[in-house]
Amino acid sequence: MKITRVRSILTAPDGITLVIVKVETDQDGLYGLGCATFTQRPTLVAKAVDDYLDPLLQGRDPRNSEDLWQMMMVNSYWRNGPVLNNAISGVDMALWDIKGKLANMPVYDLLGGKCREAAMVYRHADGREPQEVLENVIAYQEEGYLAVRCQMGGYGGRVKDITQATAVPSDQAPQATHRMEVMDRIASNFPGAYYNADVYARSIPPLFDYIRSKIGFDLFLLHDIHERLAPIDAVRLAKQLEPYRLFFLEDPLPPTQIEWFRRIREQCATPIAMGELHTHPLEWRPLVAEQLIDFVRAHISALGGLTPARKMASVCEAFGVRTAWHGPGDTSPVGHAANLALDLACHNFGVQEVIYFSERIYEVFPGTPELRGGYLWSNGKPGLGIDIDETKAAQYPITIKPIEWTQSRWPDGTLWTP
Ligand code: GCO
Ligand code: MG
Repeated sequence: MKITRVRSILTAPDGITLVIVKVETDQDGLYGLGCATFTQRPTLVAKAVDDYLDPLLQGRDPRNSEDLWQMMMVNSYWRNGPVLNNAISGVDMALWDIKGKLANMPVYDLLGGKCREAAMVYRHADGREPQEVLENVIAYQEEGYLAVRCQMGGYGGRVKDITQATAVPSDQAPQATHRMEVMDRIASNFPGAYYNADVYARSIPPLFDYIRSKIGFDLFLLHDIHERLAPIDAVRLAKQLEPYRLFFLEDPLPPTQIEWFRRIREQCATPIAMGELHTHPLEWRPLVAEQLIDFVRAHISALGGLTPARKMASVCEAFGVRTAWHGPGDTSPVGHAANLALDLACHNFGVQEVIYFSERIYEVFPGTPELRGGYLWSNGKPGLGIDIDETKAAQYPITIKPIEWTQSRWPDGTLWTP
């Protein structure tokens, strides 16, 4: 049995660029699909797949997924970055898909079988002010969801235009005018997505106080800081949120600030989740081994696929850390199917992030997992249980333009992790 071709497919059914890898074999009709979605640099991933992994893998036995993963990981010599890891993930997940099809078993059965019937999920509630956030939380609760992430104005502190970044009270008009002139000068030299980190940080405890006062504590609530605060302010916010019993507080710090995770853990019991940005084992090993976090949030394709993710989940189980795989709109439905395989087979599953799957998504990706009653359900089909309609995928071409939201800046123009 041999691999005959490895190729990338780029598509954007809902306007978010998705990267899929298809591994074809010399067995009639046998192929696999994997997710390689790095939505900020999709064409680089596609090039890595088509120019380097295709010629490397042609003629190899697709059943040897472990050996092929090890070989792909070191074949470029320099390794562990988001572009190459995503390319490797696309192949790796496709090999697990093929393995399941050969065994006539869903991937979760290859990994030890089900620990649960379906995966508890969380959805994203947002709003411009606490009342609107609450309405969206209650709407999800009434749909049967058990867990909801609460944000206010996305990742917070956003300003309609730069002059608001300083949050000048309206009664200080003269100073406001002065500040607007200053701010305009700052922004003209340093354009970007300005936000006021302090305004954001001060707005979140009242938000959760309000929501909890209205709905109590039966619903799991989550929040994502998205690495947008100075470290000490992340410590302060984690402590302030302790009374509101979050299911977890996500990305309080960037991956480089491991020592500050120790400070948070020393000072409060708010459960911490981290990892969507992780691409290197050295980023998550200390967080797990020292139990500095409670949930890993890996974007599985950024790790390099199902092969490293299942190993991460096993290490986490030994340290009492649970999984909460990354699952936003820039995870493809194939990636969501891979998340779900682990969600069902890993004992230390925590919660699964998902977004709404549109009709277009179900058309382009037949077999996309089903969202029902607050859970994500597998269709139980062999492999990852999902396919791609390439004709329909081609109807949603990708577009490339400079990304604005990651040019995130504090009011004084300082660029900050987005
Ligand atoms: C999340 C993530 C996303 C990321 C996005 C980056 O928790 O779902 O933080 O919102 O910002 O995936 O492309
Ligand atoms: Mg996040």
